[in-house]
Amino acid sequence: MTVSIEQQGEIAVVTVDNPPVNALSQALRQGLLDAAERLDADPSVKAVVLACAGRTFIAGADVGEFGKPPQPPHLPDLVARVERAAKPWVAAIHGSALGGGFEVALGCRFRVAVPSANVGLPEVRLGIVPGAGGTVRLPRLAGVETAVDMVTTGAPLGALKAREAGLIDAVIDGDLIAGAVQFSRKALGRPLPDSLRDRPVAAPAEPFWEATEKTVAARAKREEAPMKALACVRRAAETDFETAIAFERETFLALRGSPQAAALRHVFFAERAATRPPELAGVQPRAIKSTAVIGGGTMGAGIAAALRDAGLPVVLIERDDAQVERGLANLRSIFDGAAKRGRISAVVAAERMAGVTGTADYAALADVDLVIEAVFEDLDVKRDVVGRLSAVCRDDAVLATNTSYLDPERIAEGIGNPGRFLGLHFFSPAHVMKLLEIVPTQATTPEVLATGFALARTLNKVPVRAGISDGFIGNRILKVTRAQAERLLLSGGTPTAVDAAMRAFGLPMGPFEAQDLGGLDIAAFQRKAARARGDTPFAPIADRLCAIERFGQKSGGGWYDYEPGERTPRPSETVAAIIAEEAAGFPHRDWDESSIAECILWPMANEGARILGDGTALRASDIDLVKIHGYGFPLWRGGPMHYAEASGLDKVVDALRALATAGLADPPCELLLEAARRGSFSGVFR
Ligand code: 3H9
Repeated sequence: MTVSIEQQGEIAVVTVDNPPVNALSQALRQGLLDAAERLDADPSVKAVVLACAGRTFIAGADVGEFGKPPQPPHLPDLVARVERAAKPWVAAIHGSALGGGFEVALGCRFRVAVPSANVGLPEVRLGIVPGAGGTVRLPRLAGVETAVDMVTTGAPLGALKAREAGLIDAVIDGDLIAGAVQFSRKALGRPLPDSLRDRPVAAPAEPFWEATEKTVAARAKREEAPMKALACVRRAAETDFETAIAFERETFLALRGSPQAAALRHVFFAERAATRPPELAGVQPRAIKSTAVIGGGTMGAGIAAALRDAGLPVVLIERDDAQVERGLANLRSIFDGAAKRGRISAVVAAERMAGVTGTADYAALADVDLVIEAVFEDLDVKRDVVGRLSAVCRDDAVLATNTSYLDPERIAEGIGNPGRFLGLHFFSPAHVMKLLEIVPTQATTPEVLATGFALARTLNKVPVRAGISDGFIGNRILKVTRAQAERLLLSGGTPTAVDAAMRAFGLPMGPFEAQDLGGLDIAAFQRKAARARGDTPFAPIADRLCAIERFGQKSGGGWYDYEPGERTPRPSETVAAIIAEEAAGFPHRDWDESSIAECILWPMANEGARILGDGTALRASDIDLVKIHGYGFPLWRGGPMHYAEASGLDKVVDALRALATAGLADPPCELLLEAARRGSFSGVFR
């Protein structure tokens, strides 16, 4: 049953039970509406407690219903019905009261919560605004500033802060329902406060709106919803209740069908699906209470910082005392930097450092639960380290490699108990980037794979299962992106135009700027290794730049020139001359921003389809997560696979065929053709 009612004297307790998160499905909306009618008609009931079964209060509208036509009863009507109930309703909140769930709570006359609860209006994260009065009632409860902050960022507030801000009336320690019933009884003995619709709201003057609009626009960048949410709060402050409600609803309905909302919803479900590879159903992970990182360079220090941020103790191993000191210094500078930017206090920074033991002695690893090696990207070096780990670590310790391109099977060859080994591919800076590619070998046991996923959750990272192939998922697509960027140069594009087009698309940086920042040498090293294996990576211009040691910003020039000490890219005559030489004989065309973007994006989707085809990724949505959380693909575009699908796979296929005919891309692969026939990637894999 979705809604049940139990009476405790004159107080009715309405319990919602709609697992997993009590989302406001049509059935639940109807159930609550019926309950409101019934309780109003029951003279024995004087007040109503609204509570939820399971792990949380109502977590919001049912996001799964957003792609379909809205079904009555509509949420705004339910909230209004609760608000004008003849008896006061008290929302009893545990877990999260989010979105529509918090809007229902705002329709209640009172809100009480356990200390661990949180409340918020996260709709902007789904590309929409609250659609059931949140932007209109919240400023009446907590003032315009708090409302603006909450609806434009989507960030929830914990119960104690919410109490301070006036969002909830009492924090209940101990049994929530008993506390809420007691609160209701007391409330009945006092004059009732006005419902929120009848409360005034103080409208700030013009300068507040001007300043706030600037701040929100700067933070939102290209996302539409935050500015629209701000407009809703402004309307709530400056017009009457009903006008503001109508404006909010209209804004909500318009955004609900927008491409950005569809993309953000896709990401929402993708992130949840990615955490559960089908083969791990019911598999319990091993407990990880202690960790070690081998290598204290940029990557190793970043991984160690991520582990410390999650409260795990870390042993940091380097090859000698001097390197140990260097590794610890790298780590210290991460925490000091976080303290300087105000993200953590100096005390916390010191605590994070205190949980790190630096040593060159592998004997310190005898009892750790998890070791991640992040040493130089060379097969022999990594094999040597992993061999040593397998000799000193406990038999049940999980051993992981953070390789980007090497084959984890080969790294693990010959180690004892290979079932405990897997790839955990972090992205730099590892304490910041949300992506973790999890790469099992043939031997990795389900329990160890599950431990990788559990670790991702502990580290607040987005895990994606990746199969073994050159560059796994992310770097394999990156190679295609870079090759396409060079093809554009050979056919009349310039680094400046290509970078500008990709920034206009929404990437934080274009492919050439990004290479200059990260350095061209690492990719050159990979290409060399690939050629040694008999592959033929395509990078004619990058190869020439590396041959004259133009490795990017660090060498004073790469795809661009840089003034000493500056990071502003300036077009380079040297590079232009090399491009002209390499491009001789290639037909030139006129590129604009949209054709440049398509020349890069459609081959990414094509490679994504191949990645699905050979089983390197489980789902198209996993590929989207990799590009979003590891490579800065704009969240609101939903990732390359979603973007291709939303643009029409037929159109993508036609464009790829045309590019292929001109020698500018590979033709569409079989899986892409199959997806185009179905109109979707879902269900299309090997
Ligand atoms: C809204 O309310 C609009 C209104 O203003 C206006 C309407 C008119 N719908 O995250 P988890 C599923 S917009 C449907 O792993 P946790 C989720 O897919 C909404 N399904 O759990 C997963 O399913 P599965 C505003 C939902 O404990 C399962 O629940 N609300 C919804 O780590 C478990 O999810 C939000 O944006 C939903 N709303 O975290 C809140 N929410 O097992 C979104 C979850 O099949 N939700 N599912 O994969 C959350 O932030 C987290 O789920 C929550 C629990 C913190 C509640």
